[in-house]
Amino acid sequence: MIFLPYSKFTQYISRVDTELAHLKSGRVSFPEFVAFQYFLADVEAIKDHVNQYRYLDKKQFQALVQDFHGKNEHCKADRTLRVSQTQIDIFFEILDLDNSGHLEQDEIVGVLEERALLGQGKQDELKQNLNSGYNKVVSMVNDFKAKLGI
Ligand SMILES: [Ca+2]
Repeated sequence: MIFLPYSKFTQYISRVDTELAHLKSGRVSFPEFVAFQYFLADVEAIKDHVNQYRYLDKKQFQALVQDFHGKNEHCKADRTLRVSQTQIDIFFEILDLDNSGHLEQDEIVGVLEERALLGQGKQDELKQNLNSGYNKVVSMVNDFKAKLGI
């Protein structure tokens, strides 16, 4: 979640407890994690789709993932590199801030563009956001621990 925009960070965090409560047993293997990073790096394919249809529903998202598996050189070379349904569900439900069942442009395009900056210019600004985001998470965890008395 660290790449998500800081301005909406608390909204995303609170969705983990509400929208994702039913997925708490979900696990993500390392190859699945790696595959998802490759998938997100393919920003243009996702942006093109959202710009064309104005939104992305879960079926379209799954189709994009399948398409990606067939095209990406890493996924073609190693069949364990696959984005799982659990990852799709989590990504979708965290970002669908208005619970419409669709990821509209404002819910996904900005997020992907911000993530793409990680590998480009604005690194200082982004590092600052990541650090403050990280500090906020640490502080939330500490508050939570204090509540539990651990
Ligand atoms: Ca939505």
